[in-house]
Formats: sequence, C-alpha cells, structure tokens
Amino acid sequence: MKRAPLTLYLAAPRGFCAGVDRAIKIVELALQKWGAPVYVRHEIVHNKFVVDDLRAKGAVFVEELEDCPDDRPVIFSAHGVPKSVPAAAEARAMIAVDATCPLVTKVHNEAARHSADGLQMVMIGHEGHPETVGTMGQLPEGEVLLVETEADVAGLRVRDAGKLAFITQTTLSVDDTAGIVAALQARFPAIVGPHKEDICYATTNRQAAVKAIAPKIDALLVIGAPNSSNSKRLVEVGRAAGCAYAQLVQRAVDIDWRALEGIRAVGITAGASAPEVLVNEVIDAFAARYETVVELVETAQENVEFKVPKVLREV
Ligand code: 10G
Ligand code: SF4
Repeated sequence: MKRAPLTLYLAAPRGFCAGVDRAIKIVELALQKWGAPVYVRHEIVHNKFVVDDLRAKGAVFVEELEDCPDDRPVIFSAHGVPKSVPAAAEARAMIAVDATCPLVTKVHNEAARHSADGLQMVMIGHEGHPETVGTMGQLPEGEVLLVETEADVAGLRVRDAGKLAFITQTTLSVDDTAGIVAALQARFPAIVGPHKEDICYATTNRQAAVKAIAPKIDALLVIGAPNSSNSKRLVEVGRAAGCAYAQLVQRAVDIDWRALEGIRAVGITAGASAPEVLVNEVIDAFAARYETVVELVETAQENVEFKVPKVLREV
C-alpha cells in the first residue's frame, strides 16, 4: 500500500542544553573516579531514559540527602539545591559534587546579592519544582515570596514596596513571564530585576524554534518527561502559537497514531533534558508509517559549554 506523504519539521535548537550535558558528564566522571555506587540527589535531569542509563552504570538516585550513606560521593542535580543541602553534606564529611547548572547558580547569587542589599525577593516560578525550592532555599525561610501567575502579583504582601527585587526560574515560558514581570513592575515600580528575566538561553531558543514551526504544522510532538518543566512549556508555547494538537511524548511508543490521522506536517522538538536518541526513535517511527521528508527549522545556533567541577577535570 502506498504510504501517505508527511513532512517532519525538526526544530533546532532542541534537546540537551549545556547544563544538562555538564550534569550527565559529572555523574559519568564521578563513577569513573570513585566507582559505583555514586549517589545522586534527585533525578540528575528530568528524563527517565537518562536516569535509567546512569542507574545501569552504578548511579543510585535518591530524593533526600538522608538517604545517602556518609562514605559514598553524592551529586546534587542540575536543578540546584537549597543551601541547607551542601551544608548537611559538609557536616557529615561527605564527598559532594554540585551539578547545579551555572545559570541556576547565577540566579542563586543574584538572590543572595539583593538580599544582602536589604531587598526582599520575589521569585517567579512553579511551587514545589526543585529549581524553585533550591533557589528559594538560598535565603532564610520566608525571605523569598513566590508568584506563579499574574493574578498572584495582586495578592503579594511585601515588607516595603520600595525595597524589592525579582528573580525567575530559568525554564519558564518567556511570554507568560513577561506578563508577570509587567504586573510586578506596575504594582511595584521600584522593583529591581535582571535585564529581562532569568530564563536561560536554552529555554528561550527552544521556545523560539517552536514558534517558528507552529504555522507550518498540524501537530507538534515535544519529546520530554512529564516532570520536565521546560518540556511542558514547549507544549504550551506550541498551543499558544496556534498548533491545536501539541503533545508531550517520552518516546515513540507514546505517540497516539489515531490522533494524527490525516495530518500532513508534524513538528518535532525535544526538551533540554531529552536525549537525541529519542528524537531519532520518533523520526524512525514516522518513517515506518509515512513517506517522510525531514526539514530542519533552525532559528539559532548554540555553542555554550560549561566546565565540570575541578575535582573531576583530571578524570
Ligand atoms: O525543565 P526542568 O527544570 O523540569 O528540568 P529538566 O531536567 O527537564 O531540564 C533541564 C533543566 C534544568 C536542569 C533546570 S535549570
Ligand atoms: Fe542550565 Fe538552562 Fe539547561 Fe537549566 S535549562 S540546565 S539553566 S542551560
């Protein structure tokens, strides 16, 4: 039977960012240096495929530092940790390696600097997300007020409207965040902030690529995990840009082929924690069912690279 034609628009940039690349490398190098098991507090990045692969190599994933023995190395995930976590590791004389992305650390430092200047912090982020928990945990409890939506801004009760600064999670929707920042600035004209927000280059670029393919496609598939914030934002950005069918899939097996019946053009992207093998798996699954043509839609080139911590550089 003749297969239907289908164009796959492949977003670029997509997939691993420099912070994810570095974090995975840190776990691999730690395993080489110290042997298994190496403990990792929280999923090193939010992707089951990545986690399973590292687990098979000897990494043990736990949610809390208390679940790690004193005598094995522990790695903190790319999302960052509250200050209390490295402090507790130090108190137990553990070997701890911080895989927090340097761009998240930059936000931690911003918060600390503003607080030292006597400003109260407002964080734009998602409650309970490990990055938000880690960033808010740079300052004493209650020092950082969290807002998730524009509506939350109206309900903020601040110490002194003239002494405020804001920071953001790095993986937010650029457009939604702009709205929240505008609401903050409207209510607190003196609020201090970063130039625009703290959303990182990788998040910004992946969202821009989705916006560029949205007008060309009938459906968008975002390869990423259900707990991956930046991947979920890509789905939302796709929908907001006019793509009515935008879905998160972890791998090819998750594709709902029935929902795609009759389509002619599909957009494919991947969250910052999704490995390229899974993108290829999805492309192959389409190629097995359709007469596919792949077109790359490149809206930016990335050449960011982060060094691993000193302790692992000689490995
Ligand atoms: O998008 P989130 O923050 O949920 O994380 P991820 O592991 O899916 O992707 C990499 C992004 C980070 C490590 C947060 S800066
Ligand atoms: Fe770093 Fe951005 Fe990647 Fe987060 S999404 S790990 S901030 S580069």
